[in-house]
Amino acid sequence: MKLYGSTTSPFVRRIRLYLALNNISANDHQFVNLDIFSEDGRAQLIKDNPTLKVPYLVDNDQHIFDSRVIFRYLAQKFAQPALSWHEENLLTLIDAANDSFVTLFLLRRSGLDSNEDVLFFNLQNERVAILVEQLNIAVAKGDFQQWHYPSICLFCLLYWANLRDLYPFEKYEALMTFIDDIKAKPELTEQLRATDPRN
Ligand SMILES: N[C@@H](CCC(=O)N[C@@H](CS)C(=O)NCC(=O)O)C(=O)O
Repeated sequence: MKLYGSTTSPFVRRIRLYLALNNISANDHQFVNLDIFSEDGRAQLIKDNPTLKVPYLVDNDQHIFDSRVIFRYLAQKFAQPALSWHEENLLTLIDAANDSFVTLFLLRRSGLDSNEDVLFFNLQNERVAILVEQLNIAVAKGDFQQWHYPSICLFCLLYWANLRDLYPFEKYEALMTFIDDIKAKPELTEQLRATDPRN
């Protein structure tokens, strides 16, 4: 089984941490680190995955695109329970925030100022503001107490967006405590280090 992605992508990191949660070590799968903006990485991406996004998974002849579908594929392979509808909704909130944060990041990398009063920028900024607020409420309510796939996804999003300085997360107490609690878990130290986007 080969997982293609980049070390910086929060969508890729969630799958790497989900593999670790299921005790799938580096001996049992290969992580292929693609620089999707380099000539070689782009050529590989175009050959393998027409969405031109990472992550994607190759298991024998089976190609699986999109982290959400990769998660379902792996959960089935490891005989893990499916997400509840509530967890699916939490994941949708996280994915929508993650997509808009990636968009804001790519706008910045493109030299555009997403604080300008432009419809497309306003839509992304409005979405992330509402979703961060909602996710903070969900954490405070106890929806992310367990280290399960939605928690993994939330952690990867917050850690990456914070690192990239994409949002003032300091104002959201429950989210900050959530990140600190996870970082303080000794059983997660090694996998968090191994998948840190700064590597
Ligand atoms: N819905 C996709 C989103 C993946 C995604 O947006 N990946 C980013 C990296 S963080 C990417 O490949 N972006 C390339 C692009 O937008 O051109 C998933 O869950 O896998």
